[in-house]
Amino acid sequence: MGKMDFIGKPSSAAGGWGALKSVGKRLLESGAPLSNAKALLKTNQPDGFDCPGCAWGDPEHGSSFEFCENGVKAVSWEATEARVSPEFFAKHTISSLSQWSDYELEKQGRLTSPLRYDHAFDRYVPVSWDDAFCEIGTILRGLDSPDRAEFYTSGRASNEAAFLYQLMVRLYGTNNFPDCSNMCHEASGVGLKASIGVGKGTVLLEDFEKTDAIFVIGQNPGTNHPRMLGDLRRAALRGARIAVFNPIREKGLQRFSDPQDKLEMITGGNTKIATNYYQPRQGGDMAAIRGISKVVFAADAAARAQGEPAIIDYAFIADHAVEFEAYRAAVEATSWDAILDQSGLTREEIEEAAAIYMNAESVIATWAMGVTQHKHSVIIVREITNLMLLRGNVGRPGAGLCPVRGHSNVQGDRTVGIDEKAPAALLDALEKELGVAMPRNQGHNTVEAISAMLDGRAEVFIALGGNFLRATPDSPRIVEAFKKQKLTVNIATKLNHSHLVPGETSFILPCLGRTEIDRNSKGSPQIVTVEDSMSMVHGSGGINEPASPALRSEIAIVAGIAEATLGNDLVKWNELADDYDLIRNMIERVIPGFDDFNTRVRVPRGFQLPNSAAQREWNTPQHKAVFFAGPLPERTDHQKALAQNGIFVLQTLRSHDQYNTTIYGLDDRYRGVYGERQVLFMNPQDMDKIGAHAKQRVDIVGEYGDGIERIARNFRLVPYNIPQGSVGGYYPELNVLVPLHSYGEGSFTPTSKSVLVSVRLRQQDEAA
Ligand SMILES: Nc1nc2c(c(=O)[nH]1)N[C@H]1C(S)=C(S)[C@@H](COP(=O)(O)OP(=O)(O)OC[C@H]3O[C@@H](n4cnc5c(=O)[nH]c(N)nc54)[C@H](O)[C@@H]3O)O[C@H]1N2
Ligand SMILES: Nc1nc2c(c(=O)[nH]1)N[C@H]1C(S)=C(S)[C@@H](COP(=O)(O)OP(=O)(O)OC[C@H]3O[C@@H](n4cnc5c(=O)[nH]c(N)nc54)[C@H](O)[C@@H]3O)O[C@H]1N2
Ligand SMILES: [Mo]
Repeated sequence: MGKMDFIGKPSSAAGGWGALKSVGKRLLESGAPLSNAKALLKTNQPDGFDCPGCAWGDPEHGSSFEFCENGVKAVSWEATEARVSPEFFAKHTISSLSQWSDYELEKQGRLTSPLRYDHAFDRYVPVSWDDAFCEIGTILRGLDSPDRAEFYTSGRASNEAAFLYQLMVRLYGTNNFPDCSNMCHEASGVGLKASIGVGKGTVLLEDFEKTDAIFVIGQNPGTNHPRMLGDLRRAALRGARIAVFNPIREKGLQRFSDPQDKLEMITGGNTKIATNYYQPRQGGDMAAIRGISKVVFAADAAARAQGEPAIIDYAFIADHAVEFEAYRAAVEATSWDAILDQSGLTREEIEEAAAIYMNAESVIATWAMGVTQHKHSVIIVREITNLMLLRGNVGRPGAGLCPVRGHSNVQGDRTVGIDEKAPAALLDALEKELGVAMPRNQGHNTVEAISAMLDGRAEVFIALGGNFLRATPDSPRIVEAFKKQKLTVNIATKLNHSHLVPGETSFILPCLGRTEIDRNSKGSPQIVTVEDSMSMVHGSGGINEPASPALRSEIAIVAGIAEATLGNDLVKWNELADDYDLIRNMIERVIPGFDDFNTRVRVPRGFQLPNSAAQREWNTPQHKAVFFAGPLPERTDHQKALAQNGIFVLQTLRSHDQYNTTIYGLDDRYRGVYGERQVLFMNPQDMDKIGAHAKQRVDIVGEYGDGIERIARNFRLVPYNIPQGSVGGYYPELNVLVPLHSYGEGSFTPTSKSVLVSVRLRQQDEAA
């Protein structure tokens, strides 16, 4: 997160913003207002805004702005002076705009007024807020079941907006809450809940100052959580070991420059980040971790046989865990052959990693999408937890589990009720608060929402932010799903492809961004709140003037739709939208952990939500932490690929110049790619094998044999340090290759890091 509050910290802040000048010429081209950004510095506001860049935590003392190149990009992209006005839409039909790239669309700037799609002219035309709300309400009320509407949330929505949204949706009568988290850290939530009784991480930022070893698994913080590198660097300087597991050698994890050299945080730096870098096969992390456990069990037995102290923390396990003996048996039953083949690591590497684990008094494990976007991701998360439990590395200082979240408030949105699985405690509390029954049946996640939209069970799609069409798998099928809708509504800051496939009736409702001042009817600025990866909740208040006077806050827009759909009898929507303190009071009454919400959120660092596992209270049926004692997956997709000639396992990842489907520019400088995104990283030996030369252009073809043709055309091969049998390229361009039916067991997360493909060489003169 990184709250940007510049008051009283001119020097550190000035360093950061001074460096903004050089952040990149493409940002300048795109109309990011440097004058505006600098004005942020001078603005004397009591509250700063929370960086929309990522969900990493804030430093302990105050909330100074830690320089982060990609945070600056996120802020500038939102604070651009470019505008997409009604005149823009008068000039361009939707059919022509749909040919534009993601980059070109967002680059046009901020949306300025509510719009309604006009079929006769194939254009969006201005509409009044009241007319939009009224028509949306009429269509929603006219559906024969509330379960025929899907309500998507992207993780930038504040706690207040998300809480009000779920309140509206549940009072309307459904739990259909597909959300970005379903495509992201769902496996972390599901796995951790089963193992330790809470679906969130257990560490605080302070723990990084105390830990002896950090295992960074399936994550590229140099690009996606740059402020985490600061914490890793400080730990490395203290002598903590940092063991990285990543099939690709990511530059940002290898070295980190002195923060005085703020512009080039990474290249040319002199602090080594990873003390040990392991390159497992795609999806091979569970095998790698099980191998480490196998070494730990053996070392523990050997030590005890010699009368030395045990290596496993038996006291912790006796007090706090169940299924330990079953886990020991499962580890014994897993052969070294299976471990080495699936992980792709050598026995020596695994023994070395195990030594790091055993020699460390306290260990933190962090992870992101390299762990969560496979078929067996839930059990990878559980295996990481198993290893940490072996030496009591959960719930004490300097130790713990740390899924590093994506969107800046994706964790908070779930906390305040964006959850298709509708926990009974939440529904009970809502019923008590409002005195009416809540829908009890489970709603749709992202994958289920898409099926429902495709087969006609869902007729309305409403999105609180995000870019559903581009973020989801099988992009062409999503286009069909959108076209079938009676109504689509996109609450958004910028134009994207999800807006350009209208249904029968479609609206774009433009909202304020985080950076902008949100005034109520009396003209007083209001703050919202967000929760970071460390479960810290803090306030966020914008400091820029709104991009257009017609913009409304997400909260006001939700309130408008709610009032038009449900009326004001039960909830006074507009009163809540006019005073967010009232929404926070309701959150305090309904959701545990928010006591004195309005007071505590106004102290500098906010407050931490209680985390039972961090206190060693286990909210599982057995009231203990639960070892997972199942076997490794029989075969990972990478193993399948290696067994078949010409088949590769593809991972789709992020470049340094993008924020999910938002493309800031065409470079990926840590990976040495400039001016293009249609690239495919491949091991040079694999290139030889398929007879490809450097700069070879290829088509990438989906290999699922399900009768659906999936092709990504005209990509350039880039020889890369990546395991054989594995290839990598950028999301969202490659989403055409991710099949809707390939998702994680128990998580329903599309397998964006394991996609089976083949590569077809193109002739030099073949047209694009
Ligand atoms: N600037 C910027 N910041 C962002 C985002 C952004 O797009 N841009 N997105 C935000 C969001 S929503 C999220 S979820 C996070 C994403 O943050 P990350 O998870 O870091 O994002 P990805 O680019 O998907 O990178 C996945 C990493 O996992 C590795 N990997 C892939 N498969 C495997 C595997 O099987 N095993 C292991 N061990 N590693 C593997 C890849 O090589 C890559 O380094 O970042 C957030 N922050
Ligand atoms: N193949 C593949 N697919 C993936 C992934 C992958 O690694 N590979 N990653 C997955 C992950 S981790 C995630 S989180 C999803 C992301 O999926 P989403 O969250 O749906 O996508 P974003 O690209 O973050 O959404 C960008 C849009 O959000 C809108 N927006 C920006 N700021 C605001 C705001 O403050 N309020 C509102 N209302 N709207 C705003 C803008 O209109 C912008 O165009 O994608 C998933 N899809
Ligand atoms: Mo994400």
